[in-house]
Amino acid sequence: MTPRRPLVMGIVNVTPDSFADGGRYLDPAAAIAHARRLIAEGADILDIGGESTRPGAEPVSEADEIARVAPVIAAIRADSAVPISVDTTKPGAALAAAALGAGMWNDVSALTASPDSLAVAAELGCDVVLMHMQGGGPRTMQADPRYDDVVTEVCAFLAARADAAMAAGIARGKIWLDPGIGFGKTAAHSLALLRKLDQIVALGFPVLLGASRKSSIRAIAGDRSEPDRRLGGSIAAALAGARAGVAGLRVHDVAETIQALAVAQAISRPP
Ligand code: HH2
Repeated sequence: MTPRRPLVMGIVNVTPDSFADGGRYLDPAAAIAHARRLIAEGADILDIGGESTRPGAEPVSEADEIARVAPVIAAIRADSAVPISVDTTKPGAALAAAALGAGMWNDVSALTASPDSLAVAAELGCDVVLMHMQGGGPRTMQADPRYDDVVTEVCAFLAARADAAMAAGIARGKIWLDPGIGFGKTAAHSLALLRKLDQIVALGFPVLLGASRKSSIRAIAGDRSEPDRRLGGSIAAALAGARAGVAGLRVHDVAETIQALAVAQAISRPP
C-alpha cells in the first residue's frame, strides 16, 4: 500500500502584516478567493489566522481578530467540507471559529496565552496544535534566543504541554505538536530541529512542521531571498519533514508542495 503522505495545510493570513503575504488577503473577498485556490490545489486543511506572529508583530484585539477570520471561515464552510484550523492564541477567537465550523485550534503559545485556553480547548473537543516558542511572544522572541540543547528542550516542552492538555481533559488523539521553526530560535536552532524531527515524531503525537518561506530558509541557504523567493528551500524542509514522519506540513505553496511530495514518494517506493 502506498504510505499516506503528510497532510498539507494551506496558510490563509487575513492580516495586514504577515511576513510572507501581509496585506494581500486582508480584504475578506481576497482571503476567500485565496482559500478557494488552496482547496483547488489540493490542501487537506486550511489554517486561517487574523494575527501575524512574525517577529515584532503588533498584537491585535480579540474583536478585530474575529472580525478578520469569521467571514472567511463562514464562506469556506458554506461551500467546502475541507477541515479548517484557526491560528490564534485567544480562546474567544477559537470559540468563534469553532462555532463557524473550524475543527482545529492551532495555538503558537501551546495553550498558554490565557488561563482559559486549556479548558476552552477541552470543552470544544477540537484538535489542538501545541507549538513551541521561546521568549514570551512574537514581539520579543527573536531578541536573544538561547538553548543549551535546543532539540532536548523543545521535546521536553512539547511533552509537558501535551501532558498539561491531557490533564485538562483534551483527548490524546486530538493533540498535535509543532517545534515552532523560527519562533524564538536562530537559524542554527531551527536547522538543528529540522535535522532531528524524528525525535519530535518519537514523542508519539502527530507533528506539524511550519518552515514555509521563513527567514531561517534564507539563512540556511545563505542567500538574501525575499519570502516569495524561498520556495525551493521551503520544499527541501518539507521533504525532510516527510522523511522524518511528520503528519502535517503548514505551507504557503500548496500545489508545489504536493507535487514535491508525490515525486519524492514515487522515487522512494520500491519498484
Ligand atoms: N508559523 C507561523 C504562524 N503560525 N503555526 C504553527 N503551528 N506552526 C508554525 O510554524 C507557524 C504557525 C508564521 O507563518 P505565517 O502565518 O506565514 O506568518 P505570520 O505569522 O506573519 O502571519
